[in-house]
Amino acid sequence: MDIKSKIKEAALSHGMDMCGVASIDRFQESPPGRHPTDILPGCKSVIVVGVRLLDGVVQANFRTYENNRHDLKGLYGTYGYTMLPNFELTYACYAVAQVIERNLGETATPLSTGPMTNGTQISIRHCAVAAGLGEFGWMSIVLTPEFGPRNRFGVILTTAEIEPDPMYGGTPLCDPTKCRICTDVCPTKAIGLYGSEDKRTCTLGEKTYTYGKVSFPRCQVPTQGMRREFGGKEDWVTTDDPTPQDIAEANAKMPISSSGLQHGESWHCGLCLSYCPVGKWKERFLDRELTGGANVVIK
Ligand code: B12
Repeated sequence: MDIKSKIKEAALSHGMDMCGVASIDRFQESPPGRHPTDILPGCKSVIVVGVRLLDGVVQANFRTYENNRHDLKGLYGTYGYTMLPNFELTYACYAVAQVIERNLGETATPLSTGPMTNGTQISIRHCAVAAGLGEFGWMSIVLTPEFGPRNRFGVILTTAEIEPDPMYGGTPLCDPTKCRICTDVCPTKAIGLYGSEDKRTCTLGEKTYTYGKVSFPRCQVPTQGMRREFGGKEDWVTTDDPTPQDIAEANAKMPISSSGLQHGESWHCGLCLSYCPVGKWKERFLDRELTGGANVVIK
């Protein structure tokens, strides 16, 4: 078996649904400190593994917001966010790095995959697009043809030169001229509106992408449950347009969470991810009567 097949087999046997490889030349526009060679000198390939979220876990978000069942939100936290996906991704990244070092004698560095796995080294979204797994959705995270945004990814850097996968070149997955569900369902209007100046453009390899600019502080308020209406215990943030300072002050006041492994909860929202129609959303959720649709929650 060739090395690429061994890498993919290691990823899939550790619970992953997808795996892609990007060559280092696709990262020329990386900002300072975020280029793969800033983390692994001599890095030649960037491998990305991905796991889809279970439909049964995404539907817990519909119950939370459509049936006021905030007690079910922890299911998304456990199986869709903090615990299982991140731990599985961590194991898969480690397994892929082991395959490379054992078989090739090249260096392989598995990166952090999210909460509880030691910080942010690189933009995983950019790596996933560069590795051909999908495209940026307007909401800024990566859509895959089969699962839309309902995926989480992990990254392995290596000095090995591995045949790259082509970047996604199929029908565009997101059409923000026709669909504005992600911006409409966002409860704090954190995602820039299509047509406004709140957007980002970036180039990966030969391709240039544009997507909505996400206000991190606005996104953090519902995601981290910083208000009662988003599952929080208090209204820790009261302004509708918080600054990073407001978020830092709220974080300093919030007690350590006792309802999960994470000290600070960061899995309370997920509305943009849940209602995005890309990735057979209609067949998976609407046709099965698991949701009444985005209009139920748009305020
Ligand atoms: C911090 C963080 C958050 C914060 C901040 C919001 C945000 N949008 O990132 C909070 C907690 C609010 C959050 C929310 C969510 N997150 Co989050 N988050 C992260 C995390 C850990 C780090 C992001 C970061 O700071 N990156 C580093 C900086 C440098 O990158 P950046 O800001 O994206 O990049 C900018 C520039 O530096 C430049 N750039 C950076 N690198 C490169 C490289 C090249 C080549 C180029 C050209 C440019 C470039 O482009 C950007 C624009 O200027 C990533 C994991 C990761 N390591 O990437 C997950 C991640 C982005 N999150 C993820 C998810 C799923 C979510 C939520 C859906 C969770 C939820 N609530 O259910 C929401 C989605 C919100 C949204 N619409 O964006 C997933 C996305 C998966 C996917 N399908 O793409 C990731 C990738 C985690 C994972 N392991 O899969 N998140």
